[in-house]
Amino acid sequence: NENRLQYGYTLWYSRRSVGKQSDRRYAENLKFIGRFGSVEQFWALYSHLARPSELTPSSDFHLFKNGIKPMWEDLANRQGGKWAVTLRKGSVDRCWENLILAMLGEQFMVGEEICGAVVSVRFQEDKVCVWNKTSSDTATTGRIKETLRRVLQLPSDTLMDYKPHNERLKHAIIKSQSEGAVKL
Ligand code: M7G
Repeated sequence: NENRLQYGYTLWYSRRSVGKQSDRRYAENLKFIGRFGSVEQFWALYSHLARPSELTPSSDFHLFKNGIKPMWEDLANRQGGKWAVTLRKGSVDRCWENLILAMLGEQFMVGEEICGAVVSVRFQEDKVCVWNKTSSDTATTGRIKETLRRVLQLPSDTLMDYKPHNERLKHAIIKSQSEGAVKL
């Protein structure tokens, strides 16, 4: 009698390699951590995991629905985009936990639109992102923004920025073609 989640999720970790990060390298840096389909399985995994604030800068956790890779190139993300919330140092652990609990608990109320969430630990500040399927769907992106504001309890001066993936994706495809790798 486990509490099944509406969707199953996969957790990934990445750390940007030293030197210049190429788009092609990105996939190689993604490390599979685990998968879960119930609340109990989630806590079993999460409670053994480092908090984001304990990670070295340039590290990310990516929590995506099963079957969706945390990459622009994935079919589910190609037409999509992400909300990025910039966080002051010190609030990332609480924000990440609130964000993923909201996602697992279907708090966003945008049907199938949510693809996943990312937390990025950087030197100066941290960042959490929510990726959705359809960047042109302003009703959806608007609702995600409002939900983020509510569940993260952000100060009013918090920076929130929505970006479609397509510009960066086109760039990545052109670059990898010129590097001789057309397969994404
Ligand atoms: P980021 O982590 O989104 O930006 O991407 P940030 O460091 O400013 O927070 C950093 C770099 O990682 C990008 O410039 C790309 O080279 C690479 N990268 C990031 N993502 C999410 C992707 C992706 O989905 N696909 C590919 N090919 N490269 C990516």
